[in-house]
Amino acid sequence: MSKIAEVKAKVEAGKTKLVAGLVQEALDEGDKAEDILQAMVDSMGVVGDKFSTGEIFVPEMLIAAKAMAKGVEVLKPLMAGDSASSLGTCVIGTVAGDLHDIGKNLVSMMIESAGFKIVDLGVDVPAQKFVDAVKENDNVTLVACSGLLTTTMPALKEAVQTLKASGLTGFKVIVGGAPVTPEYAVEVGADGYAPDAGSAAVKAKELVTA
Ligand code: B1M
Repeated sequence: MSKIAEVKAKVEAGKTKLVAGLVQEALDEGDKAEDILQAMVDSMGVVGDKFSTGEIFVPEMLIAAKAMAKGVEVLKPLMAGDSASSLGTCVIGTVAGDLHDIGKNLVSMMIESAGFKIVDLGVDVPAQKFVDAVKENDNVTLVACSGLLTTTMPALKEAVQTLKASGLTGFKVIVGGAPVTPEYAVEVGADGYAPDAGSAAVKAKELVTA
């Protein structure tokens, strides 16, 4: 089994103590950070499918997520650039009622590498907390809202609309997450949408430099 295949298998199996070491071994053997990351993202797809079919339950899903987070920690220094934060501050969070943070963390990492300073509000972030963060931090040019559940899409809408109704200016709002579509982003009044972490960084830069 290739090292990347081993990483994928151990993330799926939730082997939190093994994943970081295996990721490092894969890197040492010459595998690219992007390929290792993609393998772990694919693992989460498998985990989600197993959850959908009742083969595994929430605890197994959680432990697999923790295993992936350990692997991402190893990759982070290699993925994040060393840009001088010249594009301003990006406030990022997963919307109210939603505890999923792996995708949000990857988006945060890529947006940071595009040149933003990051203020990460974490998960389960109420709409007003996004607004407060714009007020409390210097030079906020972007707010990034992530949502992973169809049931929290209304919270995504509330976050965007509360930000837009706040009277605050000088920042753009980008939304994303598995159930979010470009059409939904337009419908809720977001300035931008991205389907994945890489394109979120590209879109973020485009939004604030336009
Ligand atoms: Co949950 N979960 N989960 N879960 N979980 C999903 C999302 C689900 C699809 C699984 C399934 O049924 N197949 C399903 C949602 C169904 C739906 O709404 N349509 C689901 C469910 C139902 C639930 C619970 C309700 C289960 C329950 O309790 N009965 C519950 C809800 C808890 C809550 O949030 N209130 C729940 C709980 C959990 C855990 C806590 C156990 C755990 C999360 C742990 C954590 O994040 N720290 C978990 C996990 C791990 C998953 C799956 C398996 C993996 C999610 C993930 O990290 N994917 C997921 C199944 C799946 O995704 N196939 C599932 C990898 C990650 C890199 O991808 O997050 O999509 P993703 O991020 C991508 C893009 O979406 C995009 O870029 C990222 C990177 O490319 N993106 C953005 C994300 N945010 C963006 C923001 C942007 C732009 C792009 O701009 C701002």
